[in-house]
Parts: sequence; structure tokens; C-alpha cells
Amino acid sequence: MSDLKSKFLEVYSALKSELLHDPAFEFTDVSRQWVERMLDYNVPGGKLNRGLSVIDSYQLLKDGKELTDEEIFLASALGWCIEWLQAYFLVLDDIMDNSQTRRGQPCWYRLPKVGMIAVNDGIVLRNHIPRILKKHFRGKPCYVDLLDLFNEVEFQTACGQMIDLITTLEGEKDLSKYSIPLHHRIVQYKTAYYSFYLPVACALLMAGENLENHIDVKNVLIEMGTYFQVQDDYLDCFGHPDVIGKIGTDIEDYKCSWLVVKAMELSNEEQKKLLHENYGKEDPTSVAKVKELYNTLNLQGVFEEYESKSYEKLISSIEAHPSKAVQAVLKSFLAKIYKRQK
Ligand code: DMA
Ligand code: MG
Ligand code: MG
Ligand code: MG
Repeated sequence: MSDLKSKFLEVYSALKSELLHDPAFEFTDVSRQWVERMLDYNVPGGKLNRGLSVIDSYQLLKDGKELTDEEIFLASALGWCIEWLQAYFLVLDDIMDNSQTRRGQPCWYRLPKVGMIAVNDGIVLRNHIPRILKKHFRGKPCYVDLLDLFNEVEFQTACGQMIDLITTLEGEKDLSKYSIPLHHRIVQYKTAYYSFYLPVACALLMAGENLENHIDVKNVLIEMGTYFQVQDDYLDCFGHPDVIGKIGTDIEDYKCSWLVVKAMELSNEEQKKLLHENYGKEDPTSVAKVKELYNTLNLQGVFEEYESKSYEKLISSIEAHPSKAVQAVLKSFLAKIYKRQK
């Protein structure tokens, strides 16, 4: 494990311990154990790309100068706030998407002892973020901007989740409304802001920058986030559950996935009929028919072409940026996700 990652994980233990001894709540042994188990189950088990990116980005913004222990701790704490935000959204997302597994284990709400307590656990996870920020950033010049940033991004993500969900409403099932602009709107809000813009914005605020001066960086990150969610949609169907750690549900859930949008674009009348009849059905035969059509339409090939085109476009937007340090931040992000398998 890299030195930075092990330091990052140490900060998790420190933050967890503070939260488990938060004087604002009189913990009993039972409630403390619940929260500890809930955090260990849901917060640290992912790729940690978002969290680690805060430290990477901050270091690059400091022109690669060695960071002090204090700076590493603070950048890590912000990184963990993003991982907490992600855990909160995922715990609830898995309930709403009726998912089975996440990060190679049953979704939290699927544990017999947990069930719908997971809804409140999501709320607790969300409430931990301002507590971490208060403890470590109150009194610093960037405190108010950090609070505002987390609030704004959480709102955007919740709205993205809302439109992701209401496009699938029973009674309004109409595949012809699934288009690239609708897909783009959903993924920009539900994924791109919190996964791509937020880590860099945290690093910029810690470095004393004004976010209003970095709209161009934001735009590139949103495009990158869109590409990332197209990969997520692709992997939902074509990824291996053992590798991606989750079993896909987009076809069953009637999601406005990039794959179904492309399938509608490429289908003839007969194939469209097959989609209308089988998309959004729980039964495995219908799901298999949809997947077979995706193969017939060579959506894997269509995706590979999208992937290399997006990469080229992103690289040229990045290279148009005047600052070499910012270019390095953006390129390191892109390198982490290009052709990812999980
Ligand atoms: C997830 O979209 C978005 C958020 C905000 C959690 P998704 O349901 O496609 O994610 P996953 O495939 O990980 O369930
Ligand atoms: Mg989901
Ligand atoms: Mg979802
Ligand atoms: Mg998905």
C-alpha cells in the first residue's frame, strides 16, 4: 500500500474515534457499536479515489512541494468527508435501486438486522460531515466556503437522484423519451458534481483559492464525471460482479442508462418493440433478451469508440488550460478512470 493511502486510512480511524465520542450524544455501548459497525461497513471499503484525489490535487496545486503533517491530515479529512457523502448516497441508492450487493458484500439494508434502519443510518452518515468539518475547520478562512460547497453539491446530487428515479415512474414508461440530453442531465447532477468537482473544489478551497475563478476547471470535471457515469452504466451490464463488486440492476429498474439510449438510437422497429416489451422487467428471461439485443447492436464496440473519443476530447480541453498545475490535477484524475474495469 502506498504511504499516502496508509496515512489516509489512519485519518479514517481518527475521525471515526472522534465521532464515536461526540459529546453532543450520550452514547451507550450498544449505540456506539452500531455506529462503528455501520461506518466500517459502508465508509472505507471502496476504491477511495474521490477521497485520495483531494490530497493528490492539493499537492499538485502546491507545485508538488512536500506537505506538512497538518496539511496531509486536513486534506485527508476533507477526502473522508467526500467518502462519507458517498457512503450516505450509496446506502440510500441501493434501497431505491433494489440492489443486492455493493463492494463485494450484501448492501447494508439487506442485512437482516439492518433493513430500513439503513434509511436513518444514511441520515447519520450525512450528519457526520458537518461534524467533521466543524471539528477540524472551524475558525479557518475556508470553513464557510467548505460548508457551502458540501451543501450545494449534496443538493445537486439529491436532485440528480430525483430525476434518475422519476424518469422510471410506472405509468409513464416511454423509452422514446430516453435521449442523450436527458441522460447527460441526470448523470451531471447525480454523479459528476460530487465525484469529480467536489474533490478538486475542496483542494482549491484549502489552497485559499476562490472557486468563482475556476469555472473552466469545473466544466472539464463535469465532462469527466459524465464519462465516468457512462462507464458505470456500461459496467452495470457488461462488467463482472466479482470485479465491480455489485450486481447490475439498470435493466430491471428501467433506468435511463447510456446503453438503453444507444440501443434506442440504433434499433430498427422490430428491435425497438423487443425493448419496449422487455426493458424494466424483473424476470431473468426479459433481462437476457435485452442483453442479447445489446450484443446484436454491438454496444460494447459503440462504448469503446465513445471511450476513446471522450478521452481525446478531455485531453484537449485539459491542455487548453493555462496552468500546468491544474492540467496535472485534471490529467491525474483522468488517468485513474480511463478504461477502468471497476
Ligand atoms: C449512483 O448512480 C449515483 C449516486 C449519487 C449514488 P447508480 O445507481 O448508477 O450507482 P450504482 O451503479 O453504484 O448503484
Ligand atoms: Mg444504484
Ligand atoms: Mg441509482
Ligand atoms: Mg450504476
